[in-house]
Amino acid sequence: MHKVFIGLGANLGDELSYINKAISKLVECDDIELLATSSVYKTSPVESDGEDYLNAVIQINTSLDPFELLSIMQKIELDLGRQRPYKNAPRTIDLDILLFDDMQIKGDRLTIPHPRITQRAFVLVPLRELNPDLEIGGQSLETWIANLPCDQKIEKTTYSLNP
Ligand code: PH2
Ligand code: MG
Ligand code: MG
Repeated sequence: MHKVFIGLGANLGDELSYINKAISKLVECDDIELLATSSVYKTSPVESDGEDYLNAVIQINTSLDPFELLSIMQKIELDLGRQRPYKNAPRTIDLDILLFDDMQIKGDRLTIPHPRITQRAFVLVPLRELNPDLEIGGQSLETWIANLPCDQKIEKTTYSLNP
């Protein structure tokens, strides 16, 4: 079994509903077990435009390999109306593999850990909520959060995830 953290983000349409639907679709797969969900955070767009985002992180166990999981996630994005008119355009749902065990992959299709994981409060803060002891590149989440390159608005909401 592999321990995987997945980031979810949406800033188009009924964002909370898209995040819930994406989680339901993931856990419908026999090979994916949901272990934990973070709070839902409202965040301002980082190198992106449009409305504020809702972001969350989930932890799963899966027997899938990273590329099998990626294909399932990309199909869910398409099913939920994801369009890519330009880089970082507003989206109904974005699903990113953040961490996959301790695996490191660098490729055209997939990079793990996620290439911008250490620069984005909307990923680091929910990850810390799920596991404050995680380290990335030998540094604690706390350290990465303290050294974020720019001010990034992030607020915990009272929304709950009901996949
Ligand atoms: N995702 C991006 C780019 N910028 N900003 C916020 N606040 N939340 C996101 O999920 C996000 C972003 C690229 O996927
Ligand atoms: Mg993303
Ligand atoms: Mg993505």
